[in-house]
Amino acid sequence: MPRQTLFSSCLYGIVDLGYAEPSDLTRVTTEMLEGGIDAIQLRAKGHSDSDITDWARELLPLCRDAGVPFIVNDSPEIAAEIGADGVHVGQDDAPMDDVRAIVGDEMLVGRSTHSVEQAANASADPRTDYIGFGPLFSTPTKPDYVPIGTEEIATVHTSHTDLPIFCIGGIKKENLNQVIKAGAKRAVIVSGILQAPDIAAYVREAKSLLTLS
Ligand code: 3NM
Repeated sequence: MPRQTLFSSCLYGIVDLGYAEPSDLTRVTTEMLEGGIDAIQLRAKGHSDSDITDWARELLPLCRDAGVPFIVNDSPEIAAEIGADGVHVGQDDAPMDDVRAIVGDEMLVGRSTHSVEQAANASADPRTDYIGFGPLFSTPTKPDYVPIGTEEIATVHTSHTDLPIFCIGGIKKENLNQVIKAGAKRAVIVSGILQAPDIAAYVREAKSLLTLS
């Protein structure tokens, strides 16, 4: 998957097993793709590697057919094993040398950052392809994290203009304009999308707000 794909991506969705049953993963992914989602991550905290590998194998071809990057959360090993387009790692996960040793040079690697300083550290490594920046607002999807608010969105964008930055955490259609006004160009929405009665319509609407900005 060319790195350039991320620069034209504005809405990143996460298929999170906290909100979607295993039997529902194909449906929610298909609906997100129908709505025009730009990137999809599989996030399955607390599940076994073997289940995550199976689910990743199920969703990867759907994303491939749609030309949308498919990213595995937390596990460079699973991402490498199934031939995913990317892996997303957190602050406490492996350093970039270790991640790249497993996934190689071509796979997209993203890292979560929770402050301007962490964003600077992550982006100082040219092997980081994108960062997440948040959580902006408190969110049940990541309950143990203190929200960082929207004030630093502008700073992080002006300091790292060459890196795709995906704002995350408590973002919904309803507050997306506030996040965009604060300087965001890209966003990740998890529960907002997965709990929507019409996932494709929700994605379409959220994406149109970001595309117009
Ligand atoms: N990572 P929702 S916030 C998975 O700040 C995740 O790194 C975050 O879910 C970070 O859209 C978050 O439901 C949860 O709030 C986002």
